[in-house]
Amino acid sequence: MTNNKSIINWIEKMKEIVKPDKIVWIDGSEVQLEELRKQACKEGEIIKLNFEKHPGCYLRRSALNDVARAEDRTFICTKTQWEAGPTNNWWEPKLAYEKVLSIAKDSYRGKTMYIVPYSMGIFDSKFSRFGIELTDSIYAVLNMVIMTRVSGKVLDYIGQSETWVRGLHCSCNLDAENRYVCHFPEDNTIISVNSGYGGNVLLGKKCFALRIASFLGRKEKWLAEHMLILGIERPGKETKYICAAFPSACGKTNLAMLVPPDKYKNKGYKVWCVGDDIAWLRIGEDGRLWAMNPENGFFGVAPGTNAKSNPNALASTSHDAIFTNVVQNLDDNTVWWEGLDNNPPENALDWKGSPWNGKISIEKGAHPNSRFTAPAKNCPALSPEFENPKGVPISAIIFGGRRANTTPLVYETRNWNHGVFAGSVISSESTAATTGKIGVLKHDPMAMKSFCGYNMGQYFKHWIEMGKLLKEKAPKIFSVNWFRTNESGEIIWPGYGENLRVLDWILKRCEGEKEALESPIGFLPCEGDIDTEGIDASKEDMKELLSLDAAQWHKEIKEIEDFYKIFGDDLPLELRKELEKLKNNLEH
Ligand code: GTP
Ligand code: SPV
Ligand code: MN
Repeated sequence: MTNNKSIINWIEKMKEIVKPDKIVWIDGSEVQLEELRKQACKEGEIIKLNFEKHPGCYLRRSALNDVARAEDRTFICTKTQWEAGPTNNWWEPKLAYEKVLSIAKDSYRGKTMYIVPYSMGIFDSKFSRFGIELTDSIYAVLNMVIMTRVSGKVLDYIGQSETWVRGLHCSCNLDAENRYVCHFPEDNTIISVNSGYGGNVLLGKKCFALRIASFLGRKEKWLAEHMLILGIERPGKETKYICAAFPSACGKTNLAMLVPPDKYKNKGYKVWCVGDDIAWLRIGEDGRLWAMNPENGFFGVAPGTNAKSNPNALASTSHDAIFTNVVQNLDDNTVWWEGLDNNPPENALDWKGSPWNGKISIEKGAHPNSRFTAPAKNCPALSPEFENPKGVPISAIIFGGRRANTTPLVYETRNWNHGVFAGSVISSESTAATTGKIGVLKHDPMAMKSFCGYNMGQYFKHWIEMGKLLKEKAPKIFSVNWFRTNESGEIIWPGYGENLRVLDWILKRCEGEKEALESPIGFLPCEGDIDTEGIDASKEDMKELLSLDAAQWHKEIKEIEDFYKIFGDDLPLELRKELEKLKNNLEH
C-alpha cells in the first residue's frame, strides 16, 4: 500500500487500540464499493431503494439520538485553552486522548477497520490536502466516497510526507453521553467516538476542511470558510464569482444551486455552482482572492427541497445518492420528506422506522435535519470551473444569517475591515442542524463559530491581515438576510431563485454600475434598485426589508458589545473601531 512510516505506524497504533478483526483498504473502485453496499444492506446499515426510480440510491435510518452535529461534545484540544479561544470547547490534549482512546479501546472487536485515504480538493491542485480516515462504518465509507476524493492514488500523493490528517472514527454503541468529536490541530488528528451522524463522522468535512484547515490557514496565510461558491454569468459579460457564509441550515445549498427566475433566464443569466458548504480561499499570483471547494459532493438538508425551491439539488439526488432519516414509501420503496410535494405517502415508515401515514399523521415523517448525500457531478448547474486547480477569482463575499428583524435584506460594507466587522457580528436563529433548541438567536461570526479550529479573536485578526495583503484587490463584502418577517411573522422576501435579484445588485455594485445610499450601517440599495418585477413584493415590503429600526439597532449594539467582551484583548482594534463608528453613526 505505502511505505510511509508515519502512515504505517499510526495505523498500527490505532489497530492495537481498537482491535479490529479485519482490515480493508478502500481504493474507491466500483467493485469494492458494490461489495460494501451489499454487505451494508445485508446487515441493515442501509436500505436499497427502488432502482428504477432512484438508480444507485440508498436509505439510512440513524440512531434516534444521533441526528445532528453535537456541538457541546465537540472539542478543540490544543496545549493551551487560549489557543482554542472563548468560543470553543477546550480539552487538554493528553487528557482528551486518554479519555477518547479509552472509549475507542477494543471497540472494533468483531468488526472491520476500513482505511479510507482521501483528498480534499482535486488531485493535481497544489491547494489540495490529504487525509486518512479509519472507520468501522460502511455508511461513513460510502458517504466519504461521495463527499471527498477517495482513491489509492492518495497514498502516492502523500508520498513520504507526514502532514496528512489522521482521522479515527469509532461508532462504539452510539452512546450520546460518551460521544466526543475531538480535534488535535497541533497533531493533525481527529478522533470521533459514539456517533454516526454526517458532520460528526465524515471527518473530511467540518472536522478537517474547516476546523483543522482553518488552523493551518492561519499559519499559511489562507482561509478555510463555511461558504458556498457560485458563479453568475450576466448576458454578454464574463462570469463573476461570489462566496457566501450563512450558518448551518440557513440557505447555502439553496443559493449555490440557484435557478434564475424566468425573466432573468430569458435575458441570458446563468448561475453556476462551485460549492455549497466549504471554501478554501487563497491569494492568487494576481493578488486577488481565489476560492476552491475542497469537497466532491453535497450533504444537503432534505426537507424543503423540491422541484421549485431547488431543482438542481433534487436532480443531484436522482441517482447514486444516500438519503438519511427521510420517509420511506413502502408502496414503491421510494423516499419522501416534508416539502418535497403535496402528496405524502400513506403506507410509509417515518425517519424512526415506525409506520407513518402522511395523510393523517400529525408528526413529521422526515427528521428536520434529514439529509441527502449526492455526488457534485450530478448537479446540472455544476460550474465548468469545479475542477480548476486554481479555483475561481472572487468578486464579492456575502455574510448572512436567519434574522426575523434588525438586519436588512442587503447592505454593502464600506471597506474590508468594515466587512470583517459585519461578518464578526452575524447572529442567527438556531436550526435543526445541531442538537439543542431551535429558533434561539445566537452569535455566529462568519457562520464559523462551530468550525473555527482556534481562538476566534485571532481568527478575526487573521481576516484583517488578509485584507492588508489583498489591498485594493480585496473583494467587496456584503450582508444579506432572506428571513426578515412582517407583523404576522411571515417571511417577507420570496427568497430562493428570487435571491438572484439581490445578487444582481451586488454584482452591479462590484462593477460600479449602480449608486447606493449611505446609511449608518453601510450602503443600502436606492429605491427601486432591487428589481421586483414579477414577484410578490410591494413597494412597502421593500421599504420594510431595507429599513433600519433605531431601537432594534441600539439593542444590537448592546448585544455586540457583550459578545465582543468574551474575546478580551484578542479582539482586533480594527473591529473595536468599527463598533465605535457604528455607534456614532447611529447616534447622529
Ligand atoms: P447546511 O448544509 O446545514 O450548512 O445548510 P445550508 O446553509 O446549506 O442551508 P440550505 O440551503 O439547505 O437551507 C436550509 C433551509 O433554509 C431549508 O429548509 C430551505 O428551504 C431554507 N431556505 C433556503 N434558502 C431560503 C430562502 O432564500 N428563503 C427562505 N425563506 N428559506 C430558505
Ligand atoms: C452543517 O451543519 O453546517 C452541515 C451539515 O453542513 S454537517 O456536515 O453535519 O456539518
Ligand atoms: Mn454546513
